[in-house]
Amino acid sequence: MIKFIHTGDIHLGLKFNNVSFDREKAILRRREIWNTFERIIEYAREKEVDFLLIAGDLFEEAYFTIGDITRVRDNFEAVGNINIIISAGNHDYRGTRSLYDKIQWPSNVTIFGGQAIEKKEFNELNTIIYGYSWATNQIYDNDLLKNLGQIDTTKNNILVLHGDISHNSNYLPLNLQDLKNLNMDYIALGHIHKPQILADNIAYCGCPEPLDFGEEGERGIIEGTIVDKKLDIKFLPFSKRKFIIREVEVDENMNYLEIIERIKELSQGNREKDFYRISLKGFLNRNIDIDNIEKDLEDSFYHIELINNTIWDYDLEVLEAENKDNIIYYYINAMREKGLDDPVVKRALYLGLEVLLKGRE
Ligand SMILES: [Mn+2]
Repeated sequence: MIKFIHTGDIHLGLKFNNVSFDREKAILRRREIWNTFERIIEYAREKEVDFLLIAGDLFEEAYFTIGDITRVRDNFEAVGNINIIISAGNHDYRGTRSLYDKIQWPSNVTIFGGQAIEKKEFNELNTIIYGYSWATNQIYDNDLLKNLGQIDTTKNNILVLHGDISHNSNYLPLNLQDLKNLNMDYIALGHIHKPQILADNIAYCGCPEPLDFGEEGERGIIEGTIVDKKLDIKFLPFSKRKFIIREVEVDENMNYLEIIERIKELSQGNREKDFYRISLKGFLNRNIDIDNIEKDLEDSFYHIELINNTIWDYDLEVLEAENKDNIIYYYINAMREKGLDDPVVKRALYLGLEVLLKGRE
């Protein structure tokens, strides 16, 4: 029996420059990625796994230093009885000046090369691990899989690879059927940040910590065993925080406090920990200041941002009285005749009024 953990796309060192949260949270998020990386190693140690498979994008080459890569090395060295297997990806590609080649690695760490798929045998574990590191940050086409040769089916065979299951990609295009045909016991993929089990024996682990609002949903690692050539894998949520995007509907009869309460009622996630982006829709009472609502909610959420997609509610009688002889009056009346009980008509009226009133200014 062998036990392994499959991770990848950790993106250690990422600076979070293009995110909607502030500088302070960006700096903290960078540290959280490190903490989660170290939690994964700690978890691997507790579980006494044989292999920690890292399917690329372990770090961000652009922001990484010798000090950072040394910290990675020291973490791996501290778990000397776990075999650490690395196939570098596009963000940590193993080019001629790669940080991977700037330091001495302990004997439990294997970093694959970038010419062809390489293999490493672990005889005492009856296992062969195949892998490949990117040597450049884009790969348009490849015949990596074709040159793999026969595999020894008396052993456990695992392939660790960073690539894109897609016909047309600049990021090492892969074909799912080609991967299936390899007859590997497990294929540990990296690159796609959303965890996905693609076949009985093929999976993207996804990133253990989501990086922005484009990465909603559970994030974690994959734990697996192979017993008598029989694979068992399961996804384990592992992220400290989640990104959550929700729509909240309001109406013109809701007051300030009711809107705040409705947003707080969101059952999804954990307000103390997660990043929330709430888009408000529906009609909004004209007297309500959304910016104030956002500020008031900041005490109740770790991070909240409001997107205001509401339409201002108008006092039609007042508008009519003020615009007796111009288009606004006739427009309101024409729409009244269509029936304001119909939400589509009402929405059209209010959107039209917004344009007309803006034109008047
Ligand atoms: Mn990635």
